[in-house]
Amino acid sequence: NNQERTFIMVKPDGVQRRLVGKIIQRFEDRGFKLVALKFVAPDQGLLTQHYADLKERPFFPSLLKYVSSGPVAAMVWEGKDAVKTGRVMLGETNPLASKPGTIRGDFAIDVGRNVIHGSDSVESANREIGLWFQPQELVNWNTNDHGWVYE
Ligand code: DAT
Ligand code: MG
Repeated sequence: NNQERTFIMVKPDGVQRRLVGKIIQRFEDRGFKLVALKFVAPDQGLLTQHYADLKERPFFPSLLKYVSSGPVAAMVWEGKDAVKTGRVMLGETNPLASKPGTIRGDFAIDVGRNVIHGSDSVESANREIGLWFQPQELVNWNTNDHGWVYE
């Protein structure tokens, strides 16, 4: 029933501003299931691959400098429509265009400090999860409250 996995990453500004806990809380509260989580200082190679589709854009160098400026919290969340719903929870790419109640709308102002990444399609989610995690790092488990979250 549309069970999907999405790649979510708290960017270096979110880590520095101690938003990791609040962000995890939002995904837990919504009912999504955590299937992978790691705290890493990603290298430029990984980040270049992660943002490969943006490499011709003028902001690419500053984007890379920003996302490589410190550790990030990388995670995979699973649930019904997790990719699309994750994007709704994030808000718009430009935080100033994001509604209050969204992560960017509550915690960010500039597009170059927008706190969090979330996959934009099931295809990119699968690509990003494969980039950031080894298969054995994705944990299959059953949530106790499944029948209370899903009908
Ligand atoms: P999103 O992160 O919402 O998926 P994206 O994939 O289009 O947005 O771009 C990736 C990141 O690149 C985005 O979070 C911030 C940066 N970025 C995007 N568009 C930008 C722009 N016009 N100017 C500066 N930075 C931008
Ligand atoms: Mg994107």
